[in-house]
Amino acid sequence: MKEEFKKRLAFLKSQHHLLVNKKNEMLPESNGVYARYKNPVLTAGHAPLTWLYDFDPVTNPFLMERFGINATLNAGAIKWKGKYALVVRVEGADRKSFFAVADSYNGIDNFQFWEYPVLMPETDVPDTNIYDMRLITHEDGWIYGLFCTERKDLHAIAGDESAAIAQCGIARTKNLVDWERLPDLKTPSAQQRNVVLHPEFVQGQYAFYTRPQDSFIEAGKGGGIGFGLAKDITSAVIEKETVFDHRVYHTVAEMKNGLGPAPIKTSHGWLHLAHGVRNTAAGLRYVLYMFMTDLNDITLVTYKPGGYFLAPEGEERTGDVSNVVFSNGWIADADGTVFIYYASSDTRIHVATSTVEQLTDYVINTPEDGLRSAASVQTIINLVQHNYNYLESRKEHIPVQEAKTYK
Ligand code: M1P
Repeated sequence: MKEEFKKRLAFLKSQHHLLVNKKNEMLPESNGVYARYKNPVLTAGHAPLTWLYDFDPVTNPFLMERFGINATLNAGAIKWKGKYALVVRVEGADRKSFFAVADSYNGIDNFQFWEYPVLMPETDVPDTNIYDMRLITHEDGWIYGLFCTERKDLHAIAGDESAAIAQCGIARTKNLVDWERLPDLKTPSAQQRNVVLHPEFVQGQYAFYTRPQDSFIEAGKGGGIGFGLAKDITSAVIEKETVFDHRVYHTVAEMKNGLGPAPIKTSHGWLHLAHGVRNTAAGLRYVLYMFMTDLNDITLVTYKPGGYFLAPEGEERTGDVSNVVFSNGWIADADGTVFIYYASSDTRIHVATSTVEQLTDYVINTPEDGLRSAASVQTIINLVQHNYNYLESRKEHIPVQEAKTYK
C-alpha cells in the first residue's frame, strides 16, 4: 500500500472517530421551556466511511470519495432497545434522500449509524425520492414509518423537469431493519406531505394527520393540518379530510404548516409539535410551534400558544436551505424527559430537551396569538400588571425606576 494512501486512510478514520465520539453539552442560556445543546447530534460527517470510500488501493489508488453525502436532516425518532434511535433522512450529493438508522445511549451525543442504510421496498410505481419519516408505535403492534414519496409529474408541461407529485408512503416494521411496504395513502387531495399516523385507533379506524396541498410546493387551498380516518392500513383510503389547524394571515403558519412527530399523550391532552412557514424577501422562513388537542375529540385544539416554539439560532440559520428548522421526531422517556430532534437549514440534526410537564405548562399558559399588534401589547400589559399585583401582595415595594427594569 502506498505511503500516501495509508496516511490519508489513517487521517479519515481519526477525523471520523473524533466527530462521532465528541461529547455534547447543554447550553446554559434557555427560555426555560427547553434546553439547546452545543453540537449538532448528526451531520453529513457522521456517515460511515464504508458508505463513501472504496478502501481497495487497487480500485481506488487516490482514496477518493466514491459516493458523496450532502446532509443529514429530518429524522423520525423512537426509543429502541434502551437506545435513542433516529431514522434519519440522509441526502446524497446526487440529491436523492434515503433513510438510515443511527442510535445513541444517551440521546444527546455519540450517535452512530447502523451498518447499512434502510432498504425500503418500492411500490409498483418506484419512488424517485423518499424523505421525512414519522415513526409511530401503533396500538396494533406494528411500528409504522410514514414518509413523503416524490415522483415526477408525468402530466407536467413539456420541458418542466421540476414538476413533481408528493404523496404519503407507508411502511411497517418490527425491528427497524426489515420493512414491509404498503400501498401509498389515498386522500381527496392532489398531493400530500407531512402525514402522521395517530398512535391509537379512533372509532376503530386508523387515524391520519394530513397536510393537503394543491401542488408540490404550495399548500394552496389545502388550508392547514388535516385529519381523516381509514378502515384498512393495508390499502389506506381517506374519504373525508377535514382541516383542523388552519393557516392564518400574519402568524408563524401563514403560508404553510405541517405536523411534526406523532403527538405525545398527556393527562391534559395530546401534545403536538408542528412547523409553520412564512414568506419573506429572503425566502421561506420555517419555525416550530406547538398546540394541544382534546383527549376524546382529537381534532379539537384546546390550547395554542402564540408565536413560535423554536426558531433557528446562530449557525442553525445557515445551510442548504437557510432559515429553516424542521422536526418530525421526539422521544418522551418514562421519567417525563422529552428529546426533541430538529434539523436546521436542511443540513444537520440537533437535540433540545424538555419535559412533558414543562411543555404542557408552555402550551397551556402561553397566551394565544391575538392576531393584531395591539393585542400583543395588551398581552405584555397584562403580564406587567400581574407582576406588580404579585409583588404588591408580597409587600415588596420596588422603586419606580427599578420596577421599570424588573425582570
Ligand atoms: O426545505 C424545508 C422543508 O420543506 C418541505 O416541507 P413543507 O412541505 O412543509 O414545505 C420538506 O421538503 C422538508 O423536508 C424540508 O425540510
